[in-house]
Amino acid sequence: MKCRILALASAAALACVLAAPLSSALAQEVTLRSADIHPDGYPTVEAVKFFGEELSKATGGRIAVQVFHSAQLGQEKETIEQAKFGVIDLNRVNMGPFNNLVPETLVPALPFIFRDTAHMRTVMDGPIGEEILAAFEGQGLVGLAFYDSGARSFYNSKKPIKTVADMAGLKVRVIQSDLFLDMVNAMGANATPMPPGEVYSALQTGVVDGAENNWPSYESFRHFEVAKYYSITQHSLSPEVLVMSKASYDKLSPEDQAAVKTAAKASVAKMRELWEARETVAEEKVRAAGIEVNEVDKAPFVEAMKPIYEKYAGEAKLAGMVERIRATK
Ligand code: BDP
Repeated sequence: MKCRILALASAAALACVLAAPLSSALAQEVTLRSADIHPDGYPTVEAVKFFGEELSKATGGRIAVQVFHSAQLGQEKETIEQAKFGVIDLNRVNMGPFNNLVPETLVPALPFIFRDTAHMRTVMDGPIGEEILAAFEGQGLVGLAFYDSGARSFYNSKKPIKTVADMAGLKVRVIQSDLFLDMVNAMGANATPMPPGEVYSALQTGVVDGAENNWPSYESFRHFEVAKYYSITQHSLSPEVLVMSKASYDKLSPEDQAAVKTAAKASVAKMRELWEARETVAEEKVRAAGIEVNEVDKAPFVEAMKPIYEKYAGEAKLAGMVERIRATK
């Protein structure tokens, strides 16, 4: 609508004055909805908020992000589906729940694949990380960034796990991923896949004896209250990923798509800062609450994972990625 004839006090001109600022504002402003199972204040939630602020700055306030934390939009399997079909725009999830959907996500979730956090970051920041991000496209998603998730270790309500033999007969909750299921079974335990939201009561009622996670999740899910033996196996450094629905991404202009990618990369550094601070605080908090922590000789656990590598990284493409990761300094 052209608004040049305002002097004519016609109804059309008045409508023009009233409607123009409103309609242009509505046409341009987009709020992207993002899902996370973690509570407000958790590093992943705060990193995605930071991503939203950066994106908003870059687009002059035209694009904002709203984070629905605490599983308000459902557990991870459900929100992944919602993102695939454009019901929600963004989702922050661990590699684990993507393992059965996107084969490339198996690689960074493999047990003992990374030597340490620095190695994981170098790999995920480099060409292998880019290949994994690109692989989400086949599932109607755009991979935007990887976030730290520390090291996952086992904890349970029965006893310290010091050797692989101590795993025998333990009922252990795992992420809904065949890789995690087979990994825990190969260690001699009985794995039970379950969404994270059900784990506290499963531990409390003895449906499972234990689970595995990093310090911040062990603390914020309050699993330390019902499973006090935390054994530092550090068997997985499986990172988090931020994905966008391809349906939502395709609605943006190329400039806005670039702004999304840049803001996502910027949030990685923020996440690392938040993560390191939170890891320390969470560990101190659970130790002060009286949990029992023990170190573990990892070599026999690494050895027990050979069949897992054969099964999940035997195929040429993934085997090649594993080799390149090992060769990364
Ligand atoms: C947490 C991850 C979350 C996973 C959860 C789990 O941040 O995405 O779903 O572990 O164990 O560390 O299910």
